Amino acid sequence: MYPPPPPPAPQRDFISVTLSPSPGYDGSKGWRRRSCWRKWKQLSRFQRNAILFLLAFLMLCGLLTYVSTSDQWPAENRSAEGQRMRPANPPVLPAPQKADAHPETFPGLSPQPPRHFRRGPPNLQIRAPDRASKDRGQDEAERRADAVDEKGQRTISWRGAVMEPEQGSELPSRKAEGPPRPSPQALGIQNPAASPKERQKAVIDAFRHAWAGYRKFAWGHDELRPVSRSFSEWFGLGLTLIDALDTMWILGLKKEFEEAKKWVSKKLEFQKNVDVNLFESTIRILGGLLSAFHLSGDVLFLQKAEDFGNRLMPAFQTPSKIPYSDVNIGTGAAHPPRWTSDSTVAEVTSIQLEFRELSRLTGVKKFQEAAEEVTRHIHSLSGKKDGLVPMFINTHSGLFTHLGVFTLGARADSYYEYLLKQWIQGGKKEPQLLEDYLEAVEGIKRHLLRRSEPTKLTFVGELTHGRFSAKMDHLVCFLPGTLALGAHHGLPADHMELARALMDTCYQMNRQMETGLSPEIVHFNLSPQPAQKDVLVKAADRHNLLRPETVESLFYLYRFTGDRKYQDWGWDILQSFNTYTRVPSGGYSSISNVQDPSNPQPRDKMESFFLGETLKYLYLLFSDDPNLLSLDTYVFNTEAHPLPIWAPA
Ligand code: DMJ
Repeated sequence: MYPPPPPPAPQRDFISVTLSPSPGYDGSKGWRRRSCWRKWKQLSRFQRNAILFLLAFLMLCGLLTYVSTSDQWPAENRSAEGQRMRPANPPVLPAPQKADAHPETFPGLSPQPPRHFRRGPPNLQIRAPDRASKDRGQDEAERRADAVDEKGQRTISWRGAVMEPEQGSELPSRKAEGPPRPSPQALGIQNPAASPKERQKAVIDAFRHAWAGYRKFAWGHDELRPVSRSFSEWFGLGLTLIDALDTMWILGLKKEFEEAKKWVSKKLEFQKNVDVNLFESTIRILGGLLSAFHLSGDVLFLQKAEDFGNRLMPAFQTPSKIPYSDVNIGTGAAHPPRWTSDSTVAEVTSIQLEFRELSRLTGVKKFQEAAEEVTRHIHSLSGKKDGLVPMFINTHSGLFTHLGVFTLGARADSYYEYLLKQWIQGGKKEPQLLEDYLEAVEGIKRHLLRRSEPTKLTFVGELTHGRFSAKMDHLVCFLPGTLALGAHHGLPADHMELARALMDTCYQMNRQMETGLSPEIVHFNLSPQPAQKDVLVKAADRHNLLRPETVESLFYLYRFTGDRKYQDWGWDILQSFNTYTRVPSGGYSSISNVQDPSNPQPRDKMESFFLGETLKYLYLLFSDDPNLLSLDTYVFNTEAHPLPIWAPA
C-alpha cells in the first residue's frame, strides 16, 4: 500500500532569486556596504543634505587646525622632526633617542634649557630671555643682542656672558648631578672688556686668513686645499667647520661663528651613506659639537651631537664589544679596516670623554656604558708592559695583537692622555683610571726614556720586542702637557719635571729645523761622537701637517709655570707657520720639507685640526688669564675641544 500523496504546497506571492552563493548576512564588508547604501537611500533628501554638510564642515575645521599649528614650526625643525620620526634604517641603526626636539626648547623659544639636558658649567649657559611668541623665529644673533632681563638690563652678551646669578637656572635635582659652578668671571672668554693681546691678535689674524680660504674655496666641505683653491672630502660632513666652531667662539669671531652655526642648522645632515672613522669623527665632530654647545648654550649643537652619537653606536656591536674602526652613519653597518679585524688601541680608548659627556647631557646611558666597557676591558687585559699598551686589539677576541711593540706615538698616544683626562673629567673618583695612568708613566720612565747626544735632550723612544728605537713622533709632544696637567691635579711632582724636560725637547724638534717647524718624526742621536746633531730626520719624515702637539703642551706648561719662555717659543712657531705655510689666497698648507726654507713644498692641504687645535692652543698660550677656560673647570679632549669637569675634586 502506498501512503496518500502530500497536500500541494501553499501558493507564494513572490519569487526568490539567488544571485550569489551567500545570500544572507555574512558579516562581510560587501554586505555592510550594501546595507549602508540601502539605509542611505531610505533617508529623505533633507536628511542626506544635512549629513553631507556636517561632514564637509568637520573636514574644513580639521584642515584649518593643521595649517595653523604647523605654521608655527620653523621649517628646519619640521624637517628635523620628520627625520626623527622616520627611522634611518630600523633594523641596524637605532632611531635617535629623545633629545627633546620640540621647537619650544630651542634657545630663544624658551626661557629655560630643556630639563632633559644636563649642561656644563652653568655660567656658560646662554639663557634666552622670556620673549613673547611674536619674536619667535627672529635671527639668533639679533635675539642675543637684544636680550634684556625684567629690569631692562642686559643679561647676556656675545660669547655667553651671563650677567645674572646662576641660581635657579636648573632644577635642584639636576644641580646635584651637575658640574661645579665657577664664578661668572671664571671664564675669561665671557668678559667682553678683556681685549686680546698683540700675540693673540696675531692668532686671530691667522685664524681669519685660514677661515677666509676655507670659506671661499671649501665651504661646507671637509678640508681646504689652499694651493689648488679647492677642497677634499673625508666624511663629507664639513669637518673643518665643525672642528673650528669653538675656536671661533673663544677667539671672539662672532660673525664667523654665526655663519657657521647657520650651516650646521641648515645643511649639516647625518643621514648619509658614508663610512666614518669612529675615533676621528668622535673627537672632531662629536667633541666639536659638544663643546660648541657648552660654550654657546645653543641646543642645536647638542641635538646634532646626540643624533651623531646614535649613528656611531653600531660600531660597538662586535663579539668583544671593542668597537670597529669604521661605521656607516647612514646604514649603521660597522666594520674593521679592509685588511684586518683589528682596531687601533688609541682609537678605541680615546672616545670616552665624548661619549661620557653625551650621556651626562642627554641622560641616555648607552653612550657611556659602551665606551666604559672598553676601558674596563683594557684595564684587565694581559699583554701590557708596566702599563704600556700594544698598538692593536682584535675586535673578535678582544685581545691585544702585534704584541711587544710599545710607543707613545701614533696608535697608542691618546690612550694615556684619556686615562688621565677621564679621571679628571669624572671628578677624580675612578681609581682604576688613575692606577693605569700612574703605572703607564712609570712604564714610560723605565722603558722608553733616554737622553740624546750631545746636548742630552730627554726624549721618549719606542720598544720593539725588547729593542729600543730612538724614534719619536711629533705626536708624542702631547705628553709634556698631559704630564703637567696631571701634576697640576695633584700627581707626583716628578711628572712636572719630566714635562719640562720633554717640553724642551719638543721645542728643539721645531727649533733645529731650518723652517722652525717640527717634522712628523725624528730620530735622536745616541752616540757620543762629536759633531753629531741631537735631532736627525729621515727623508720620508720631513713633512709637517700643521699639527698642534708642541703648542698644546706649551699652553699647559705656561699655564702651570707662568714661565714666559713658553709663550716666546709658541710665538716662534706661529711666525714659522706664517712664513712657510701661509698661502696668500687664503688658508695654510701642510708642507713636505721642514728642512728646506727655500722650498718647503706645500702639500695643498689644511687639516681641520689646524683650526680646531693648533690656533686655539696658540691663542690660549698667549693669554695671561688662568681663568680663560680654567683647567680646574675644563678638560680638553684630544682634539682640543673643552668639556666640563663634572664635579669638584
Ligand atoms: C688630532 O686629530 C688629535 O690631536 C689626535 O689625538 C692626534 N692627531 C691629530 C693632531 O695631530
